[in-house]
Amino acid sequence: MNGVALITVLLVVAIATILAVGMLRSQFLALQHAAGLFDQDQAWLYTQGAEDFVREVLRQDFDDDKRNSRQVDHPGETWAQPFPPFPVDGGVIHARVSDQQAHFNLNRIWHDNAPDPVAAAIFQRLLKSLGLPDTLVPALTDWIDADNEATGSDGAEDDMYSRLDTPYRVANQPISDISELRLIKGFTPEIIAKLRPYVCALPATALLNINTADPVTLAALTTSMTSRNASELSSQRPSKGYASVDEFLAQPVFNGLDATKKTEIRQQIDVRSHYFQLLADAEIAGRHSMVLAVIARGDSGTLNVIARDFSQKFAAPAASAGSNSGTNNNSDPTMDSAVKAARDLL
Ligand SMILES: [Ca+2]
Ligand SMILES: [Ca+2]
Repeated sequence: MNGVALITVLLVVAIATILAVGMLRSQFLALQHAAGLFDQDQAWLYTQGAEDFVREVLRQDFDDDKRNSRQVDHPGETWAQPFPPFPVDGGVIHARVSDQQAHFNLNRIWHDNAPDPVAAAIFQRLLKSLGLPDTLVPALTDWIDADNEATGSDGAEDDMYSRLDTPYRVANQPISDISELRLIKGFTPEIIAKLRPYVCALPATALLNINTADPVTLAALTTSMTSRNASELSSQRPSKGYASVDEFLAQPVFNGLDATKKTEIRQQIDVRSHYFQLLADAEIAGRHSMVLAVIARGDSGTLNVIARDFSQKFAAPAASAGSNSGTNNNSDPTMDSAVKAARDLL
């Protein structure tokens, strides 16, 4: 009998131990889950902190410009520099700001209830230089313009979109995000990917900032400008940017243009910016929280976040990125990789 009692006791002890281990394990998993959520929340709050920091940098820039009576935004200013990784409790924050108005604003092609043929011509030249079809111009125009009459055979309005397998209506208003292009006739994912680095979707009042624009976009400003002219214009840009649009148009490359042509270009360009993009990544305990925010700066210096996108996914930097960054002290391979991943996703 003693033997049976002993075995029974051993069985009870064994079962109790298994139960205890099971309880400990589930408690451990719950703790891990809570810690993960905590880290994620913390990372998210840090990205909000980065947003506040950048708003302050842009406000400071506005005050400096005002004090110097030189309302200009150019790549030499503080906001445009890659911010060094910022260590925080348990992790690190990376942030980068770029000028949205460094790109052609697609909403310029139809605004104030009328087509803008000069902007449409710039877009057409941009498409041509990228090897893309100019049939995209009427398709985009019809998507934005208020009427429902297709522009020629390349345009498209409700009549065409309503016949699709999954029918939808034309927007007949400015596009609010580059991703909206996916809905428009002819804009394939490949075309959008090619176009994305050179265009933006901002309110039509946002003009191209010639102090931040890249040579490809600058070359589209006029038929008389070659890509070589545009590269020279870009590389010979004053270190503090052009102080005015007239100073820019006084460059030799525009000498052949008559007053009318110069006026047309003048209406499309600016030397300052009102819309900036922030990409912030907060890494806490190996977890990343990313935000892509558009910050609008008004004429009086007011700063508002007008768009936030939390769908960005962090991509680890390539192993060779660090070794290639030796020539640039400001280079941040982690952020370079994050920016690329964000661009690929948008
Ligand atoms: Ca400025
Ligand atoms: Ca329309």
